[in-house]
Amino acid sequence: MILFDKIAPKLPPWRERIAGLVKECGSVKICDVTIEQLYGGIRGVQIQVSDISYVDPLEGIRLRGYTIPETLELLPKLEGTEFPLTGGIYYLLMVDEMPTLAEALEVEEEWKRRSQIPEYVLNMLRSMPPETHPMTLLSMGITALQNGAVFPKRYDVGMPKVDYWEATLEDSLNLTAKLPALAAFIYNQKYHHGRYIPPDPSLDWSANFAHMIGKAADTHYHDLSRLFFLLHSDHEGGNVSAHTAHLVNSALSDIYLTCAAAMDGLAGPLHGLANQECLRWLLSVMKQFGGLPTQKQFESFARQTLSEGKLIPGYGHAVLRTTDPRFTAQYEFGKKYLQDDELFQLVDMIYQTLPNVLMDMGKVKNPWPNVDAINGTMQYHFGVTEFDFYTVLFGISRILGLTSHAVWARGLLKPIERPKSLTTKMLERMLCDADLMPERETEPGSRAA
Ligand code: CMX
Repeated sequence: MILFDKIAPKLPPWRERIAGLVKECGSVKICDVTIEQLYGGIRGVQIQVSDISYVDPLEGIRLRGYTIPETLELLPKLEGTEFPLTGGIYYLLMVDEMPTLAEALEVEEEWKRRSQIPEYVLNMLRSMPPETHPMTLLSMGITALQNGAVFPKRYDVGMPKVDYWEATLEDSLNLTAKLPALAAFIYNQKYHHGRYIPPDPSLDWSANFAHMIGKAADTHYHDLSRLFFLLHSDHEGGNVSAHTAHLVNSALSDIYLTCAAAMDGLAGPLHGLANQECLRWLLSVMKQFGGLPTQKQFESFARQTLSEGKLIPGYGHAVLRTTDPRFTAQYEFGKKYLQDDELFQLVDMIYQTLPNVLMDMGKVKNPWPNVDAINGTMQYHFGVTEFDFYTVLFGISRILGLTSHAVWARGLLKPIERPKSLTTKMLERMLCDADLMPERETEPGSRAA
């Protein structure tokens, strides 16, 4: 298969490059960590290397060095479609080369061959209570697929370390091939009385997902799916799901266990659930004004919201200092096809109004929209109105990036991740010894080391 053939010759020179770097400059410090960072979610501390993607504060995400506009322009597309094939973005993330149409289609064909989900997995999901969150079902489905994992079987019979990446790629292809059908099954099971729409072998990965959730005829939604899955495929290594995947896979847990753990992190309201919060908020604004507010009404509503110390979802970012290009790409799609949609008009008006209001507050570091300011609106327009499903869409897309990171981490023979922790008492002792704080007479938790 093309991904194996393309990745294999790239690994030895990369291994050599990294070994040389570590040998020659291994003791060079690249950053310091403050006590505030230790207690503050290790925010901003450069603790890992990701050669697959990088979030630039001013340009947004670069996937294998390409900005979002560049990937949208350069990745191959099927004739008559607006956005690239998902097989192409997977090829780019995995191989680090811009694929031709034939190469992207080879990945798509490989996925079709591996897409069958075993019946026991579907039966297990069918047996779950109807109120189960779709992210729980996604995580369970992925974990149940682990039964077919290749990595542990080869590991048990003494697979050499240099072959770990091949078994990881085998599992990655098997898992990613099944994701559209798994997500569609969860959607149909949860919201459409368990209806079954079989895959259409003539369709690509993204369009097939759209087809299997009942959007066979809506080619604009097919294209939105291609766009959405590309935009969410990776966001460097430090976010909760990426970091989780990196950590779990470093223990040589296979790709199914790795991705299920990452999905569990993505399911948190501070990470992947933000998109549903944003849509809920937009709908509440519409409800409050009985429709689209005027710009003036919205501005005073926003000022009031902020003065009450409330957050406005979809705006701000921990790293970005500009409009998220993933917002822009969907915004441009919306300008073309959603002009008459009131919710999209609200998104547009907020974009024209809110950044100035946030700037006036003086404390928000990034007053511009992030991708969540628009994600839900696009899905809602096309009739995918079940908010709690949106994180599943995000999840199946992000697994494309997570599996690419894992294949390369194993290919580059990265070791198990094991940072060190300290106790508060140790920190205080260090600070006292350095005369940076006075000796404490009593402290809570005095039995700690
Ligand atoms: N509305 C109101 N206040 C905001 C704000 C917003 N959208 N964004 C930031 N602020 C406030 C922060 O709460 C913080 O206030 P305090 O100093 O009183 O605690 C202050 O501005 C400074 O925050 P910051 O340094 O600009 O932002 P952070 O890096 O701390 O947080 C983020 C980033 C995304 C969590 C934050 O902007 C936020 O909560 N936004 C709204 C929720 C949202 O859109 N989440 C999706 C994030 C998408 C992603 O991460 O990919």
